[in-house]
Amino acid sequence: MSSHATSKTFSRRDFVRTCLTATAMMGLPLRMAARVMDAAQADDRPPVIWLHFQECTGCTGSLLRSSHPAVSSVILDLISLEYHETLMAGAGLQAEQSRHEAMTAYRGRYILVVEGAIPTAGHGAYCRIGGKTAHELLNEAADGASLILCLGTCSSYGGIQAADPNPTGAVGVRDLLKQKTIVNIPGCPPNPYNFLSTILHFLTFKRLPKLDGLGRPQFAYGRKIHEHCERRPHFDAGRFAQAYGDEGHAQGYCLYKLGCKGPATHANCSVQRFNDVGVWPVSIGHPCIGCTEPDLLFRTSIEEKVPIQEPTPFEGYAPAVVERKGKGADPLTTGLAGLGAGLALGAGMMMSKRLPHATPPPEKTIHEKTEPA
Ligand code: FSX
Ligand code: SF4
Ligand code: F3S
Repeated sequence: MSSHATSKTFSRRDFVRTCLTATAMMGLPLRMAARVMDAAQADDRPPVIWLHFQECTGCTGSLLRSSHPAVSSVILDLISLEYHETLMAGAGLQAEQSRHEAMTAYRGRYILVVEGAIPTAGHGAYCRIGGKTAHELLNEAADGASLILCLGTCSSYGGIQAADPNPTGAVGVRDLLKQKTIVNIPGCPPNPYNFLSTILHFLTFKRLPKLDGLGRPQFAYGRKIHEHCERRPHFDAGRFAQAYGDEGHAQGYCLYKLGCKGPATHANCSVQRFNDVGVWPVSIGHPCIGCTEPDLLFRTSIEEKVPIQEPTPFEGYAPAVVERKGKGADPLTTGLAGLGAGLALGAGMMMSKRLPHATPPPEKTIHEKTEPA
């Protein structure tokens, strides 16, 4: 199956813009963009086998429905898609045959992309394709792969299928392939740019980007969304929506008290937004539900608050003394103390949006200890 069917649906300008965005996302100097673009246009496109297990197919859906600047077209032009159950025309034996042929022809060279969790209960009875269990199919395909990429929270950690009581025994790929290096691109669904940038990094430098302890590329998941949230000045100033539709909600105040998991969620949603028009959950008034975190998504209720401990103001500003009683801090108290910091951080955030990331950003821009629930 060739990806060329979808190619040439984007302009040169879109291509350059997409590569520049990916370069900046990776934290690379913009002068590296030419090298990234060269890698994106190289003739030896890596073969890709793309498997689907327990999931809603939203990961593929959100990737393909991105229209401007044609990130999906760039991705599909970047790789040689040999097998993808959602996109391929073939079915049944024909599809099985094409998967076998691809695994044989490109053994040791192909990238394996996995979407969806793998059920382990009932001897894998809950997800069988072509007479084989998801686990068997995963093992077969992983054996000859040069790189395994898990797209979405389901394949990364089990996702919604693994929510209590997890009747199918669903797990993520990393729970089954413990000896392999696996790159996780979590999110339900993940941002297509995080996927694109990871592949571009691999093609440009012939090695993986730096990963965190959960196998996530640090350039995309190295910071908490709370650090660059546009509602952060409200958090620091102690202005919170108390209920959906109240005055604070209408004013765009911080959603922490509605259960926003942003202070404990590692992702770049607040910077690299979604849907071509630059929205993300928090910008449209919904608390972050921590969809990139294995311990948050579908494991905590939406209204449950993540603990925030010892928040301190932005490090570039005069110290503020926060009086706290007992363990943990009331965000209202700390927010008032951080008013000045919040305003300044907001200004800093706006500046950071205007300036390209010419160098990798610092590890943290605020000093804050947070712990997932
Ligand atoms: Fe899961 Fe993706 Fe959420 Fe859906 O493939 S991460 S349920 S958006 O489709 O796996
Ligand atoms: Fe934004 Fe949520 Fe943090 Fe509030 S708690 S600043 S809404 S990420
Ligand atoms: Fe997910 Fe939270 Fe981003 S719910 S999409 S990590 S804002």
